[in-house]
Amino acid sequence: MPFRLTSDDILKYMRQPFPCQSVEPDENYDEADVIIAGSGPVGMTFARTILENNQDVKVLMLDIGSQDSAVIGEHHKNSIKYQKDIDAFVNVIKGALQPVSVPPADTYIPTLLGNGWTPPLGNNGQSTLIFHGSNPSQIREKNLKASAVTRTVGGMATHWTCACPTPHDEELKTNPIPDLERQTLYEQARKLLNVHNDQYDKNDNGDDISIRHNVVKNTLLKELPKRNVQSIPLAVERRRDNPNYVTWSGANTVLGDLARFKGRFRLRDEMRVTRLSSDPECATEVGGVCLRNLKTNSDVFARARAYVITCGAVGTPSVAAVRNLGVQLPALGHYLCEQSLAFCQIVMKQEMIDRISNNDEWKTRIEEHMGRHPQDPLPIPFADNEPQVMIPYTSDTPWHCQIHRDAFSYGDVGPRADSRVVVDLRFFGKQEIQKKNRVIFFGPEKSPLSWKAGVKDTYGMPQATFEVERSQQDRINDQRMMKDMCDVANILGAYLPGSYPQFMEPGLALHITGTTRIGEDDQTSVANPSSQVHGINNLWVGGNGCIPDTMGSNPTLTSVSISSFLPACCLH
Ligand code: KBG
Repeated sequence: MPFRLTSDDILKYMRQPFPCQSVEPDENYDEADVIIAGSGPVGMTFARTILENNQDVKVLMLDIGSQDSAVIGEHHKNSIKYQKDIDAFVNVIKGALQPVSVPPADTYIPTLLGNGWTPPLGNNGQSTLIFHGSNPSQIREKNLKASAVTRTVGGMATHWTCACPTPHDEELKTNPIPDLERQTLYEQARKLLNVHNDQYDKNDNGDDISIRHNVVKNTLLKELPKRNVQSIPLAVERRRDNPNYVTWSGANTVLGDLARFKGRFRLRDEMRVTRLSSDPECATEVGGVCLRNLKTNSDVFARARAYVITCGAVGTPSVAAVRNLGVQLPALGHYLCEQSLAFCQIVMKQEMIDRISNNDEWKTRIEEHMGRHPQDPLPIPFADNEPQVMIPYTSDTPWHCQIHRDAFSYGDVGPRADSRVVVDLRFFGKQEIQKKNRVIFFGPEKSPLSWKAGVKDTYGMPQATFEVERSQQDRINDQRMMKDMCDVANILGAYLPGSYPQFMEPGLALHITGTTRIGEDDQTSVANPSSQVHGINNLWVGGNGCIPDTMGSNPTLTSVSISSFLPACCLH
């Protein structure tokens, strides 16, 4: 039953002063049964599950970002340009990521003499300018400075690394979904994301695909026989029309063929979900959402029967914080965990290059390459794919290790070395679960400010402020993890100058969990095991924030599995 709203209806829903310029009914928004905010893989999991299980239902998906590819939410690395030159993709990611919380910088310039304007002396002699988008409430030491969001249709899945390891049992201790069910959900999530763990190993004829991948993997298998060295399970599939290239999974992969929904799925981009409003007849139901069309800067009010917020581990609690509903959510934004990230790059040892030269299986390919490029000093064809190897989390080594080549927002090799001999090591450490680690949205601590008074982010949503600290136990684990990374690095080669072992800035793993965690208890979790927000009958949340555990492994597979635990029909 589609809803049609009159202006009077809308006023009824607006119980409190509302920061909308005008709230008009708009027929583009009032015919959906389910409104989903966020178009990443988790939003798409909800969309697909709902559409496949409810034949007459219509879904309206909204994203704050623009649709930047012809195919909804496609991975940008599928362009041949980046398959030929992975380093160039660094710039795409840099351009996509927008930092979450940036403390104001000290802008006093001691050498600015003459008559230029200078900031007035502030408290304690501190002079800072509040730039648009900076956060005066952010305490530097508690920040996740590198934490960032990607505002585009498809979200971070437009540039993610696609790593989908299955977490160790220790990484699932708090997950409330029963064991057996969980295994089925993981299986389903692997299908939705099109996960494979053999796309860099052997082709259908049994021949090695990537020389570099195989030499790195075999070296580690030999040197670390007890570490269960293996290929990273990746959301990727090798292209049949050109096996030099692959297709990385994006949000489109999860949604699948759009045509089969026959117009029941619609997407509107550059739409901000500003606020959830309660149903005037029932304070524990969302009665509608206020949206801002960012293109026209106008506000519309939209209603549906069910609402799903999948705007990332910071965006989802931010939307859920701006609500006029009759429930408290004491766990919202709390129990935040982010991974530590140790990183280095090495140049492969001479003996590994010799092993490549002397390998019988690769001989023909190498000879062909040398025939075409006699001056190339390396026996590695230019089209040879990067290594994609991992060492999984164990109780003794509670971290996740990726030994691969992955230009992210950092880690491009540039002219420093031949990219073919460089291998990246990224080790991800978990963080002790503590309630006090949190992201908050309204102004300075003690008195959460109202929507009007609070600082806003550049998109006009409440500014996120992090209060996150690593415990002593975290530090001890991080130290052990760093040593382990250096040991593994030393098996493979020499450090690439400029990429010596280092911890990356907090937040750079982009794997925040816990902020909308699922669980049975409404005091320590935000949503029930089916991701339905406690106390609100028609609101669901999704994304890494729903993960109640601390993990070293990449979280996307787990988030997708959790969001598929939606009851077949969430609309009754
Ligand atoms: O290597 C990737 C990793 O797989 C991931 O999931 C994270 O978000 O980013 C890393 C690069 O910094």
